[in-house]
Amino acid sequence: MRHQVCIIGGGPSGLLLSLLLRRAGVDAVVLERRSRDYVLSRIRAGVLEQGLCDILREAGVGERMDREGFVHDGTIITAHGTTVHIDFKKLTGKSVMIYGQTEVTQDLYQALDRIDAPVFHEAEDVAIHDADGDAPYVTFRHDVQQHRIDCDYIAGCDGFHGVSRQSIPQAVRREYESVYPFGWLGILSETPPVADELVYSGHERGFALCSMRNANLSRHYLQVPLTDTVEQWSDEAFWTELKCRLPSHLAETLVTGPSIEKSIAPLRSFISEPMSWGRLYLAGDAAHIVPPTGAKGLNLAASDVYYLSRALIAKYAGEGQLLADYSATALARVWKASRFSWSMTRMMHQFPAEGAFLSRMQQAEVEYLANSPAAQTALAENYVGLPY
Ligand code: FAS
Ligand code: PHB
Repeated sequence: MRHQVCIIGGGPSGLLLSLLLRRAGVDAVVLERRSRDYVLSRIRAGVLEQGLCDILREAGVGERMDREGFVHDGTIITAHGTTVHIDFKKLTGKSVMIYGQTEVTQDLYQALDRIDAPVFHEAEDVAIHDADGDAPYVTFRHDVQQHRIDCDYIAGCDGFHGVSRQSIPQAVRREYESVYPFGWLGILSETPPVADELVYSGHERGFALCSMRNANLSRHYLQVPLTDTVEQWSDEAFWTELKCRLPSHLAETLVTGPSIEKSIAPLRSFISEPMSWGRLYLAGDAAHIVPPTGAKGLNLAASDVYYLSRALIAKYAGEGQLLADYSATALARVWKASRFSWSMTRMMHQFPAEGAFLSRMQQAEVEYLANSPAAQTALAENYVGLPY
């Protein structure tokens, strides 16, 4: 088989890249290790920056998002007895969209189906060959048959545990990582949100986040030790702890109910440079991971794909500079969003090993935020998404 671009990974990055390329007449194929049902069963991000919404609309997949999504003009941050509403709209003129990553992925799959775009599910043993040469190719096993795809370019959209980043020689890669000493225990429940907007709560017992998917589907998170397991957390224990970590007026109105999904995700900040090697280009979690405190993971995948799709389309039109600059262009935005995610995580979580000084610094930061329009504007412009 031959395709112009072989995309490894059928999550948001790979699917969006395939759609943008094929809409521009570039022949792309997607190789996904898992079944479509498995990919769609994962509960992940919930906040879309305006930039991602615009890309989805331009690609013709924004209709259900605009119909079912919730536009949020702000968020609530509360910690150490101080509560502040960050008014995105007033401070930046922008909003964010609350619409689950699962729905985005579903919309992307359906858009690719409509244009008969090739997606191989349960593609096993995907391997990248000659990415640093002029004739790269990818091999994989599918339906007990071995396949080979010859291509011009390979897009590594296969997430943190994929093969793409590992296909760049160790000597070429520069990796930067900070692993946080805690995880997020997340539940999905068919209960109404605790407030009209998201609530980020820093508490001495640990961080809590109250998010949502729709008027009767809430997504809540608790900071938990890395040693915790989902089995240790009954629904009742979760709700009791969440109430402890929320301001009393929210704890009193919180509607509880059975969880329909429960999982623990570890938190890390990770960036691998460069995001390209030869004819291999990385996008999304394959190249970087951010703690979800800043709601940036999915949105950084989107800006990578925006840059990479434009660069590949330009290359096929005879203009190669965008592709040559892709890694530097994407990393410039990745580092700034990573900084924001790291700073929000540092401000809102308990770091017991760092003692009382950090706790007082956190308190001072939230009090400064509550009293400074400049600090609120800085947080707002990062949260709604820095320019592409
Ligand atoms: P993904 O990991 O989504 O997709 C990669 C795809 O590649 C997967 O479908 C995988 O099966 C496939 N793959 C892997 N190896 C392969 C191989 N060898 N061959 C073929 N295919 C292969 N972000 C937020 O903004 N907010 C959140 O609350 C949030 N919560 C998260 C919770 C968890 C548990 C995780 C893991 C991530 C979370 N994220 C969150 C970040 C998440 O949304 C990612 O940023 C987003 O999924 C990135 O999309 P992709 O780059 O497509 O990577
Ligand atoms: C979510 O709704 O899953 C969500 C929202 C905001 C975050 C992280 C996760 O910062």
